[in-house]
Amino acid sequence: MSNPLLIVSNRLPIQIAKDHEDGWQIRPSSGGLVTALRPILKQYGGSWVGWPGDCGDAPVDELLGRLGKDLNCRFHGVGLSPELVEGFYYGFSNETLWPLFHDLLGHAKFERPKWLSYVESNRIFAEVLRNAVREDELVWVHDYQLILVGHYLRELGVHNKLAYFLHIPFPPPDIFARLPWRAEVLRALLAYDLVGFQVQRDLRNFTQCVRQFIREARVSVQRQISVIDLPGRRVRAGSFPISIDFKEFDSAARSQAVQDTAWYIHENFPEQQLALGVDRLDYTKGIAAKFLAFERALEKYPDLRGKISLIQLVVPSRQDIPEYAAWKQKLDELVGRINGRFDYRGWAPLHYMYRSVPRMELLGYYRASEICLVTSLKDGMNLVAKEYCAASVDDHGALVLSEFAGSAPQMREGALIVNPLDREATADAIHRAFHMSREERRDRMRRLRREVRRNDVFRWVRTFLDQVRPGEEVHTHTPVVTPAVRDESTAAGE
Ligand code: ADQ
Repeated sequence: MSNPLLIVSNRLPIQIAKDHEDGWQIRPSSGGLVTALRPILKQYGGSWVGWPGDCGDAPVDELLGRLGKDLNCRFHGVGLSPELVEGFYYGFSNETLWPLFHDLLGHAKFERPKWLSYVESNRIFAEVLRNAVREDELVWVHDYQLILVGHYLRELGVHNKLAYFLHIPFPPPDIFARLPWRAEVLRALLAYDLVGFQVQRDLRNFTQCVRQFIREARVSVQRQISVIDLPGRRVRAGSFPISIDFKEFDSAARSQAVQDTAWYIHENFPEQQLALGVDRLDYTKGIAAKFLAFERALEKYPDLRGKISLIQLVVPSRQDIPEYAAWKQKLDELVGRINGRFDYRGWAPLHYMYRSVPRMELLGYYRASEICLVTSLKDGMNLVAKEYCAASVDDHGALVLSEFAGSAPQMREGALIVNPLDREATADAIHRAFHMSREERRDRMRRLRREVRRNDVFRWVRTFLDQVRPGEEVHTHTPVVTPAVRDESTAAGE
């Protein structure tokens, strides 16, 4: 792959802040995507388009230009009004697509004005892209907030190769069918040349939806990739499990600073094993299910009492959505109840921290913990499971992993796989992890680390980009979104 890349994500991977002495400062944020793409951008050059966030009166363009020079990347900010961000991001993206795609229909809202904000925002992204894109660039759009961008790019006459990657799961047809705008969303995905999903589960759901809802599509499932033929054009779809920079986690975890941090953390829990949870505050992560399973383990296995503590780190997330605030309160109450029930002789079983933890401290927690509990109700991948293994340089950690996390198929040989809704079985897995012999822990963790080392984030980028073969088919625009949507999008823009 030698074409420059144009990356499109909802948020630009940057942080802008005012420094009292030096004025406005910009720096790249530390997400997995930017880590994975930085070497490629450095080598081949490219651009990144996204919303810069609410930057107050910062000179955004000037700051973006400054950072772009350092990273060999042109940054383009997409301007969105607060009302659009409300409807598009907090609304349709996070209150409709997010729960629906995680099969959690009970959380999903279907409100037409929010759909229209989504349509409008995706159209604005496409307009910025049309002006930013260079002829030879491969456009790579990321995630559920921007599904329609490819369609609008085609409508605006952009003929570049278009690729898309969905970071969250894709639901089965009977769930997807509930979306009133299902045809528009599905057809928009078919505007790309390559559509990437995390795992086979999502790819299979997508191809089944295409078969069911797009009459003129012919789907052939091949070994690595599925091919969807539409009148006059071809779309490829595949699964590409995302990962982490294993080497970076591994070597940072070996540093003296992390070793010391891990030691201090464990010192506070003498003669105990530490079980660790690390999640964004989100109902999909199964944090409550984890607490209840832990409670059941303490109830069922008295030998655990006083001998194990669960440390749960929760990074604040989407705090402006009322449902998330309600979840936080529910978790607070649950922690209080469980600790009240088992608290004796100064031992409290649950330690719950609601804050973002700096990287070195996070690594300290990973390294200090004998058990990691990942209990997502559904998850695109779950990078915490991989980070824990990469940081477990002492090979003494045991991973309890939800079968509904995208990481489960890759990690099932080394992890204890559970259905987090099966409280009894998850409690048994916690007990089993607690009593796992040194040898079994070591064998399992070595297998897990080998897997994450081999399939790291750089391999993810390479495998994905290898599938966008240069010069294979030239895209001519076929209208892929029904006229009804075009009418709606026009109305939203008025
Ligand atoms: P997320 O839903 O954000 O990502 P995940 O993959 O678990 O889920 O990543 C969370 C990240 O946040 C991890 O890197 C973790 O270290 C960090 N984190 C969590 N709690 C933290 C805390 N208290 N302090 C500091 N850092 C914390 C979406 C999908 C996932 C998919 C990723 C990548 O929902 O399924 O794996 O994208 O594609």
